[in-house]
Amino acid sequence: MIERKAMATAALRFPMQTPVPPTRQKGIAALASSLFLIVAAISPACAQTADQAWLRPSTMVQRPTISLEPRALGYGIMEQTAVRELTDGNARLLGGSSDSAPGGEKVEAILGTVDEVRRALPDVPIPRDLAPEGYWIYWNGAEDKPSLVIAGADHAGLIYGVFAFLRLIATDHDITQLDLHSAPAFHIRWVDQWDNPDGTIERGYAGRSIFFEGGDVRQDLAPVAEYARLLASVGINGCNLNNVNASPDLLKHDRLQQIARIADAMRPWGVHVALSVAIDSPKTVGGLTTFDPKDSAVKAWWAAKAKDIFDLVPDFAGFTVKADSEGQPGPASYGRSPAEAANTLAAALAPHGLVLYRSFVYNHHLDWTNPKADRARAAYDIFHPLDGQFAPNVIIQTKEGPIDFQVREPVSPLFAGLPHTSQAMEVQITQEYTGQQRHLVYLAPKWREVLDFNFQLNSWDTSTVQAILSGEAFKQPTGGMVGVANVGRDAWLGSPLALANLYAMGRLAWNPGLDPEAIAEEWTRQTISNDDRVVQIVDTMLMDSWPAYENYTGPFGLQTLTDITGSHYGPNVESSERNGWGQWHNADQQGVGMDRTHAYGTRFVDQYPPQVAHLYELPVSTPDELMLFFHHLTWNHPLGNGKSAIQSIYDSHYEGAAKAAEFVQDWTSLKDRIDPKLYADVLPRLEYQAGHAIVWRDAVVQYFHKLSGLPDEEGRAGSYPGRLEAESARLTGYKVIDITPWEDASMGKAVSCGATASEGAEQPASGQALYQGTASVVPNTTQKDGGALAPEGTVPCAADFTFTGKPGVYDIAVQYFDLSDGVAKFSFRLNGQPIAAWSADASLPSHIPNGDNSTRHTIPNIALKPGDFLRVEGIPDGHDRAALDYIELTPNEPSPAASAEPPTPRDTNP
Ligand code: GCW
Repeated sequence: MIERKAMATAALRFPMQTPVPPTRQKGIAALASSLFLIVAAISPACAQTADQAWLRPSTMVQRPTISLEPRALGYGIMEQTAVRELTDGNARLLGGSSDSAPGGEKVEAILGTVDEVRRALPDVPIPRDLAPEGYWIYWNGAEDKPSLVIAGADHAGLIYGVFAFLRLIATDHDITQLDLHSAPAFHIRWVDQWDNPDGTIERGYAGRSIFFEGGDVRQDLAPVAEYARLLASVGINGCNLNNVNASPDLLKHDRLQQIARIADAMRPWGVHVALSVAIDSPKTVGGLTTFDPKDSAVKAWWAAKAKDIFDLVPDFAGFTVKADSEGQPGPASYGRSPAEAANTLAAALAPHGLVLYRSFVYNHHLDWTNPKADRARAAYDIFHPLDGQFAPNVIIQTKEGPIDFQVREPVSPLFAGLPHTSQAMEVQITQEYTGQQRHLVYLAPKWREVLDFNFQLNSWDTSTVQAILSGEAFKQPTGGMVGVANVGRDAWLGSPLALANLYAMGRLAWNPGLDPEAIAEEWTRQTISNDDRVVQIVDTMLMDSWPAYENYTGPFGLQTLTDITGSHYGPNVESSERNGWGQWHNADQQGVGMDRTHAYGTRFVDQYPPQVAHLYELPVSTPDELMLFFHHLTWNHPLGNGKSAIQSIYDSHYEGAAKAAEFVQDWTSLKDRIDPKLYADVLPRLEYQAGHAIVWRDAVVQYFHKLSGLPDEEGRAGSYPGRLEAESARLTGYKVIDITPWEDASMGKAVSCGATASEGAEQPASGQALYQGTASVVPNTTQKDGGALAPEGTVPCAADFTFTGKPGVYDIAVQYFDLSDGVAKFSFRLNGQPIAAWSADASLPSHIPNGDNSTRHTIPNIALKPGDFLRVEGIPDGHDRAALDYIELTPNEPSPAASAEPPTPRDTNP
């Protein structure tokens, strides 16, 4: 073990203590105020601002308005920020103006560090034990002349205190009785951005980078300052700016000068910047012949580079490192260990900078024929033996589970396997494997479960993941939580409800004991409405969303059954099998699941402390949600729920999809209670999700139904009442194609208008061509839902069906494949009359028709009688061949209005 002496604990507590020189402070203060002016001057309609998230005006606050007159006791940039945020927030939330104080009085708000407050107000009962970055909010309640005191343990704490106070107002709390103090549990509370210098973002689902474009830092950094405001408002203190698959270019001196502008823009809110670095930079940027971390020239290069950075960004937070992983360069090239690489960087950054070295290191060329090979083992196998060898300013950053941000995984055993190392947990705010922001999936309940996971070490109290990350469990100087955010220029996360995840990550990193439902409530009250009914419905949707997504994409520890070698979005059950990436579920005709037991399997369970290993060793003590992660079971083996494995899989997929459909009804019930723009923005997203959940449900169910050969006790698998398959229709112009993977289309087949080879083999239509007329020439008509029918003279492809069901009113769903390389057009005719038309203009992954882009258009309330002719017409465009899977007729029954009682208001969450 190396000697842990050089680094003072204080420096590690909050690594960025280097004072900014006064001359630079002035410039930065000027920049900060000009940023405020810029931000204020640009109207929200054309700018990306924090009020598109939760820092928005509240129209529903019940409390009487008061007028706060903020006064800072000190002069630092961050104290000025605190004053401005309080002034603006007061106006934003309370319409605060000089005449609106109760009794006509103005209330002074005194802001400062605890030392400043103690000196200025010796009589206030300031807490003695305020931890770094903590705050104290105190209503100094003399009736005749009340005042508000917000004190920070330091400048950052003051900002957090101001935002906490504003949160209390926005969530409708009484602020006139406050005596509240709070400090963060974790020192490291960072977001990572996977932005590339060219402006793209790896696994970003919200447009281009707010930081970079064309290889440079963008000129307009107003959105960056707004991002810093959002981050600080939930206590986040660091932002790693660039992709962990790091472009070496950002370490060049001229780019570092540009990075300094970003640091200047974020500094007023106490957000410190960090950079991802490629371990071969000494060679690629520095021109050395080696990047061996033990080489003295390499060490000197890193030291000089760190000095260059600190000269430009004195409060630089540090480096994030992905090495020897997924093709990234690493110390293995020289036979060196991750500890040797990390320590070289750590020495260069000491005493103020940190190295967040990722344990996401694994062999992606695993031998899938070897039943003992297991990717889940990799991080522990590589890093546990190195425990104690890392320099004090190295933090090992570990993904929450041993695989890769799947919808469900066990907690990474490595957290318990590094008792002599500071650690951070990496979670994903950007929804790579959880619906890519097109699906509502609120992840706080998942993160909280991980934070609460107890490794059952010597002391129960300090054996949780959160106790490890805070440093308490193993008496480590630092640690924390990092959220891969990947915000972009499209309203931060692209989808309004997805922002609850960014909010929640910050709140949990501050206080991992917070209840995810209470966080959801806080977020909803600030973002959508303080109306109790709205809060109750939105929170229920949020809380139900992760279990629903798990149910329709990867229940019982199967992990997301997605296209693992491609988009990471739609279903593709087999894509994870028989390749070196190692996310196998091992399904065959007999059963399903990875055997990771000691007795028969890969022995991954042995990486946990004995009590936990013992739990996972046997199916009987393994929780259902992880059953197939740890055990290979025959299809008829009962789970803890009493049902067989196969029946459990069928049921969970139907339950999940039904829940997704409920979200649409829930949201519809809010129509008259929330901002119409937000309502209209979110509704089609939820409708899309409900449709895509059916794609998922059907893909997974029909795949396992075929593989196992076992019936669904409920009779649903393989039977779709009301569904009319396109391949069985009377086709004009359309050709039958196989969809790959087969499970992504109903019964494996679809029809395509002029199929191309990449779409699959053309086949003769199986349906009898009863309707033999030549294709109709459609007039150029535009329907009320906006899509255009065929331009004059165009001959569309058509699929014709004859209705033979009961007369009644139906919703008609048309399931088709919407490829992004072209905008195909569809129309629907009933007995020759056009009743709907739409364009396939969504932006969905994949260039061939499959479960990534299978989507639906629903035509509600159509009266049908036997003998009616139904026709779908499709006009291809570019590579989008207007491919069609089926139509489905569902009797339209009015949905019961949601009727739950409003919730009881909750207590304050510091
Ligand atoms: O999940 C995988 C992602 C990669 C990512 C990698 C990582 C940045 O698909 O896009 O690369 O994880 O976390 O390093």
